[in-house]
Amino acid sequence: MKNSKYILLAVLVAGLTSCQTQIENERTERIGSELEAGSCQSGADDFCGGPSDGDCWCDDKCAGFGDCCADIDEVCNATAPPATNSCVASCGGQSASGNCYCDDQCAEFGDCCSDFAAVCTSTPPPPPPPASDSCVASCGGQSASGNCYCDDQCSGFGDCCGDYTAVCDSTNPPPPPVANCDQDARYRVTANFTWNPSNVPNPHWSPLIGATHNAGVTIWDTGVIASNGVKVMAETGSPAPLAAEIQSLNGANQVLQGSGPVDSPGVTSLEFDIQGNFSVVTLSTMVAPSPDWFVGVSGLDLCGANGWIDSVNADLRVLDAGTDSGTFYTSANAVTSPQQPIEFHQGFVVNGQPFPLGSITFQRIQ
Ligand SMILES: [Ca+2]
Repeated sequence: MKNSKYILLAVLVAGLTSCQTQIENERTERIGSELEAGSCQSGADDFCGGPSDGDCWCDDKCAGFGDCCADIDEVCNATAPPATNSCVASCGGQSASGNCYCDDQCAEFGDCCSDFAAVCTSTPPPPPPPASDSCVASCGGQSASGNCYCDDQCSGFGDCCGDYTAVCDSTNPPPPPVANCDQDARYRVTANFTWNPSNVPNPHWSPLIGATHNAGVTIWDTGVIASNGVKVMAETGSPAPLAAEIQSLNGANQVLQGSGPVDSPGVTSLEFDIQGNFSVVTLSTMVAPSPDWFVGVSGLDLCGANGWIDSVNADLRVLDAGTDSGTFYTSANAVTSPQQPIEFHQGFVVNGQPFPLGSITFQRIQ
């Protein structure tokens, strides 16, 4: 049959317009006949694309004609499988594609083929390390774990990672806790009167009068015209009008009033509670007898930079209320007109230094 095929081919080439058509016609007639002998392989060569060395064919039409050699698929149609990124048959080395690895180090290098664990290892690779609750490499944002923060707001929200300060804030340590006076305090105020005149009858002091208040309130001060309550306190020692004035002030918290009169020399004390939003104290007492002289403290803030002040002491210098112009303790009333601002009394100066009539101490007791 092989020879006849070639003979027929030669005849057809000589006598027909389309030898190919005649060959196909003959092959068509053989459809269904037994597959002819032959091989597409001949040593190192093959017959792929044409007739074999026997009766069968090795071209791409043999399937249609039914005359393919038995080994056509093996010899001619064997296409190389696509190289895959797989560890199948590649454990311990590189994948067939060369794109990934299947060895012990691939996990470390991060270039394992996707099926490395399934194909090459009997146990799954260890899970990745848990994301850390650390600010390392996360300053200014969220931790890798997402559980805590490393930005400058985390302190306020209370969700900083534990190492936030060490990692992110080392050059800008958080400020120390701000001292405050949120908790109420209690003070004892003690006036120690040292005034001991030899030429004044019955030297004494009127009851302490004043208030706790906020910094926006001025009950009296140097350079300021005395209120009627201050005038009455300074001229007569009566605390009542000033107490009434204080009670009408929005920024005042509580009236502080001591007992009295208090002999001089002598000591008087008073205890009071104080709140952070009314941390300022004003107290006064009349020098008696006197025209309009008094002593005291004005606008003393007991809440300091480090919280409530433990203890503070002030001299009791004599002030002139600017309402009575008498010049001696026992001078008769002489209204000052126009009223003058409150000022330190220039007569109570010795050798150029103020001459206080005592001192006053605020001691925190709670
Ligand atoms: Ca005066």
